[in-house]
Amino acid sequence: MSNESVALGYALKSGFQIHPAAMDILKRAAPHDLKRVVQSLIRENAKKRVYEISLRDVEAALGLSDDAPIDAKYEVLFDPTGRTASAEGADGYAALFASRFKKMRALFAGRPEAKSIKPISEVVPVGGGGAARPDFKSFGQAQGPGEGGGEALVCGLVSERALDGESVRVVIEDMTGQMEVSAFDEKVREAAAALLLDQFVVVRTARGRGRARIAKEIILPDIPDRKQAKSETEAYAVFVSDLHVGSKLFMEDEFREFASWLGSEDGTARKVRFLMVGGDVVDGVGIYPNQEKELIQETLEEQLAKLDEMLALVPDRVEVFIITGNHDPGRRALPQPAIPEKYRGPLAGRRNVHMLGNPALVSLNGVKVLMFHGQSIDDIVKTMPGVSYDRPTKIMKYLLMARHVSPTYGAMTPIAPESEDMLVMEDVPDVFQTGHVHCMEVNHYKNVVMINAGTWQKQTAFQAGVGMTPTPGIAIALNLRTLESGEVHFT
Ligand code: D5M
Ligand code: FE
Ligand code: ZN
Repeated sequence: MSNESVALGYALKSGFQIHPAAMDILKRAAPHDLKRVVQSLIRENAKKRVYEISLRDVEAALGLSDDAPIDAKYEVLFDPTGRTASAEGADGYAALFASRFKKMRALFAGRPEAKSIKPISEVVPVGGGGAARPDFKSFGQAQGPGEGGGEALVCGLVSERALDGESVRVVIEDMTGQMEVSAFDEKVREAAAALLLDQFVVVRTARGRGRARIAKEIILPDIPDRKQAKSETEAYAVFVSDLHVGSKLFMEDEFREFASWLGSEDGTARKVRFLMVGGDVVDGVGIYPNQEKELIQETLEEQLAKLDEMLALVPDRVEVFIITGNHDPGRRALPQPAIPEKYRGPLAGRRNVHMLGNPALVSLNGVKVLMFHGQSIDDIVKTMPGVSYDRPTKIMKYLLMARHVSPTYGAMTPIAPESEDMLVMEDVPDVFQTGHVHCMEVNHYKNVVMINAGTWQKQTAFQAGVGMTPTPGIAIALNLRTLESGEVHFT
């Protein structure tokens, strides 16, 4: 049989097409290469849901195209590890919010509206709006008598939000006082209903009847329209999350497949230089009641050793960045430091493994990747209308607009009362990665690639009970030169 009919035979059987230019090369290939190359390309491309064999595939697999050199430059731009020093109690909380307010106000400074923002005490008649929250008092100074009328722009953190029949009532506070506003217009009402407690917001207000003020517009800090940074060479970053090593439901076989793909001759895999792991790398111990029944490795030491065994399969040319999740050892409250050294075991010795805190900002060939485990998604799913676990990027988009990864203090997500709010998105990322909800989704917002990297753990009993359907065993490969992404399936 001719090379051509052999190749076509394989392709046809698997529902694949072979590009004519690829076929020209295959025709001349040695017969033993032919079988190996075609079969492996069918296998690798099927993982990417690509049912064609291209010229580039064949050239790469036969080693004909000398791979162009690929940069693998990285820099950790922000890591909370070693910077956490939370003050306890009310003082810390006051300082946290003061820091948040200051950072957010500075972020807003470039906007055209910024100049017209007034302190709340100048707008609300003295005594009319109530005192500033006690934690702000020491920072604010009351400003003369209230002007009371007309339109005014104010800014502050949301301290109350209630759906009141026809309107949404919101209370915001700055350093000088607090103001209650009601939203009636449909668009403004919707924006008000989506607000998260403690998030920073700018409100255009007008005087209503009596002392009440009406919200005319709700403005979020948002991210500016801008060009994405891109890598000059075609390096790939691969995104995964929520391995849950130690759990009986960790998909070890699939993860091994994934690691061997990274080391394979596949045209994409060969260009991978970075592996970004979004937290919950181990299942942990004592994270939820009766967890021991669902563990294979019952101690953190064994779990980290197993994780090391898995990461040892990742080629050395790949730099691995791991942030902390809520199942990982160390502090639970955000911002989380990196997994403490005493737990790292053999992983501590891996040159290419970088343990970072949560959230962290890393530059990969100049492309800024904000890594955040995603704990706050749980809180937001509960309070924001129209969102769900299987569409996490909708929430990620809102977090980008709020310029904060976890605004609400005192909800399910624990937040440490740090004197600096390290959860503010001061830099605009090019890529925003989360995990935690175990549902993979990729989307774009204003030139930011949003990636929820899913999981490598099968559905847990808890998730089945609440109707959460995870999408395990998928890696997201992002071309850092074009910022185009693709899924690679291992199930
Ligand atoms: O969380 C995976 C997802 O499941 C995340 O959305 C939280 C949710 N989850 C898991 N366990 C619980 C309990 N016990 N209560 C409420 N929500 C839960 P992971 O961080 O991987 O456990
Ligand atoms: Fe998880
Ligand atoms: Zn988690």
